Amino acid sequence: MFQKHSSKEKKMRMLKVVFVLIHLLAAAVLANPLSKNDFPPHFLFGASSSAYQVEDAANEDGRKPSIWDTFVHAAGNGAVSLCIYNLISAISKIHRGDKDIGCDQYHKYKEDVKLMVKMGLDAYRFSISWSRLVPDGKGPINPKGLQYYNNLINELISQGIQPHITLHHLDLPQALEDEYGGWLRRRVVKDFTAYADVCFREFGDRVKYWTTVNEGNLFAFGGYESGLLPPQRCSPSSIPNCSRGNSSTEPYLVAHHILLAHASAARLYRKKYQDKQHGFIGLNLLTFGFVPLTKTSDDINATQRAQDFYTGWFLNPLIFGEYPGIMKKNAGSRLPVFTKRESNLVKGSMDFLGINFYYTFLVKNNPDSLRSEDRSFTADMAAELEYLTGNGSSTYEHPITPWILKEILASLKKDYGNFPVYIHENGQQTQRNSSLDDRPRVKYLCKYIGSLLDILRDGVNLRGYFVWSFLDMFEVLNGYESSYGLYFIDLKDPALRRQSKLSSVWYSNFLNNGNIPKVTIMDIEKNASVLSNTVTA
Ligand code: IFM
Repeated sequence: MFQKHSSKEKKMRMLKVVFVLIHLLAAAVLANPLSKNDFPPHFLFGASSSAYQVEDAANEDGRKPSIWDTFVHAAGNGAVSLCIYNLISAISKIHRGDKDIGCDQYHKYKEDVKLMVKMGLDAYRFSISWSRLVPDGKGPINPKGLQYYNNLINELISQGIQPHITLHHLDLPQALEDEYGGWLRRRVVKDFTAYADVCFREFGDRVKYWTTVNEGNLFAFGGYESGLLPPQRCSPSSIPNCSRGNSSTEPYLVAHHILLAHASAARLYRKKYQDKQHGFIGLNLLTFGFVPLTKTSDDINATQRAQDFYTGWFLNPLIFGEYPGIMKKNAGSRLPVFTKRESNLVKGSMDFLGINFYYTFLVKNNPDSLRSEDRSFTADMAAELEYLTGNGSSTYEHPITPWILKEILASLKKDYGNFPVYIHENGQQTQRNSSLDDRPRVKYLCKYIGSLLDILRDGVNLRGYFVWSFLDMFEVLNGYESSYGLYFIDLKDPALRRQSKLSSVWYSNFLNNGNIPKVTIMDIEKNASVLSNTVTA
């Protein structure tokens, strides 16, 4: 009896040891201890927003509408359209509210800067609303708009947070759209440069990082080929929700004007301000993971074409002074041509590149599209894109593919040289609701931020990372249905209080590594309740 009991005990002890060993192993494999201390001291961590999405006060203190206001209001309250015919529709269900509310940063900027300080952000990326600062797009400056941005910048600087400013984030003043068709006309280059001049002159003594245009490539595509972004233009013949536009020519024309406007503003900055202000000027692009659907050379070539069409479209001119050969061949005379002078102006006009990364697509060769009449930008690309969905619990969640981000940065370095890059946007989308337990976002951030160390080890000239987004805000593709925020805002709460989500606690722990123990995915999964206790409403 005694003997039997003892061998049972031994067995149990053995089992316990194995159990503990397996858990230790799992912890070693899964644990991703991460803190800001692991990064070079000058590497910046921040969070992002954009004017229309975060400011509110759309009709206050002299601000006039932008094309984004018009776009949102035209959709009607809660309009929903399911679109199936292009890149954006492949990834999104469009839901646009028509309320200009969300965060009210216009009035709450001090409160927000306090939160940024508490969180430990090095930098805050936001955009200036052109039509708040210069309501008609050109001409007189709005003193109240000027005051607001001065206040915000001063508040950030006084708290040790670097302002990183974008000049155009989908929001051309409606006045310029009405007067001459906005980005479709070359006149926009002059007006954009004059607006940039105001910003450099008024804020440049304190602002060191200027991005001319956010997601220039997506704006040209989404606003003028698919019509799913402001100013909602596309060929009525091919796309049902468009009453005006031309998807064959307009995306190319708009991209051309964006490049010229960027280059003209950069030239002005370099000539007139850079020596005194010691800042930097760059452009931002939405980057995509493109993966061939099969290993056939057809799909592999189509993948390269997709890269040339979406990224090379801007980077080739910026680095080499001309559009990619395949774009010239497939778009022919619909692709504008740079004069020698323009080519020299655009080439080398970027001190840094800002990239945003969320989406990966499987790419399939589609040569038939080249035979279609009335060829659009997508038809010229001759490739079909299938969105790689996430396997998270909500349909909104993006797949977590940090190795794709690593590949994108490696190929930018290989194809265009090792210029400074900032990741201006990256973050996880979830359904917008009151749950503060956003573990999918924590996991996403932990994985992507962890992968940055690898990217830096590869010698990529990466200078910083900004989470999209600081607050839950009005989302361009899904309105109030989904969000990316580190803080939840209940739209029914008249005070629009910022409520810490788990992700804000995680990011804050990561950033304040000196004071708070390192946090791992394991910790998050095991101790969500512990972290939740620190979440304050
Ligand atoms: O909300 C947008 C932002 O305005 C531009 N980049 C993508 C974000 C998420 O969709």
